[in-house]
Amino acid sequence: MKHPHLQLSTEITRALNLGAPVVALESTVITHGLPHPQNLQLARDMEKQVRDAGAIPATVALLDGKIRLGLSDEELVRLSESESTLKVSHRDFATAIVQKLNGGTTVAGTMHAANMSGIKVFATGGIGGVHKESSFDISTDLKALADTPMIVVCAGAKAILDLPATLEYLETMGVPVVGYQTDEFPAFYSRESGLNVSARLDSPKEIAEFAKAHWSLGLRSAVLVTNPVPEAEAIPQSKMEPFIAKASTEAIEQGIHGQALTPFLLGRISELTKGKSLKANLALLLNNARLAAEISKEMYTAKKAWAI
Ligand code: PSU
Ligand code: MN
Repeated sequence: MKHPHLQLSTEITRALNLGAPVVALESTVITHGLPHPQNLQLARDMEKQVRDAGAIPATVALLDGKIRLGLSDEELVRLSESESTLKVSHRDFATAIVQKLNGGTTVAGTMHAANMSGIKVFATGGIGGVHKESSFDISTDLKALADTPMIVVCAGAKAILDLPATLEYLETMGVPVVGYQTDEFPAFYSRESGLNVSARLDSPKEIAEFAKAHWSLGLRSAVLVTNPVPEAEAIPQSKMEPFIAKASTEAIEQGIHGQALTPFLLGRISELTKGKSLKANLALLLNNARLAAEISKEMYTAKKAWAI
């Protein structure tokens, strides 16, 4: 069925019709999360990771007020270079549509568009959550995770957040937090946080089976898969803490809040760590794209077997 505001590329329409593995990718990381030109390189590399692992990437973004799934390379370039893009979460879709704007979709925004299109697996860097600077600043990502049935692969919640509060919220909302080959909730730049996941699973196949069991019970929440940043690029939590604290204090002093807070903190931390956190961010994004592709292939295989 066609939706007037949603536009899928031919490749993705065909893949979804065939039940082939498709992985949704977000675009706030391109428009607001990373500096140029690393953002463009990352967007291309994420798509390549998904393809190399045997699935089809569906980068989600708004272009000229249309919700698009699957962008051409020229469109990725346009998105990565554009300076006046909107950060699109649930409440911003209609703004972008009526004003015909370009925008990067957040985790919440991407989940919504992917779910409308029938995509079941999505890869991102780190989800949003409860901010330290204000306990009222709770990312729409958490609400989307509470009510969108989708496997979301991330490297934990961003370390700039109040992680215990974020995990409590997910528990309240009934969102399983799966550790991929780990018992510990990863903290984005770091592999450790001292906090537990609700289940540990060690293979893409187990994750696919887990999600099916969860949804078979009529539960509608996401399955959040947390995949620790690769060891080579990981930064120990104890090293990150002072940088995060400094960036957070600066945000409060400068009165930065709302949608601008996350991009400010990520940018400042990258400066304070002399680019080390940026390297970790890029590595974990690619790592998540690969795992999401592997999971989506298991979903595909299982679906085919079931159809026979
Ligand atoms: N992960 C990254 N970089 C990012 C984000 C996540 O590595 O830029 C984005 C995601 O799109 C996420 C958003 O949904 O930050 C959260 O923003 P907020 O805290 O304002 O909800
Ligand atoms: Mn927020």
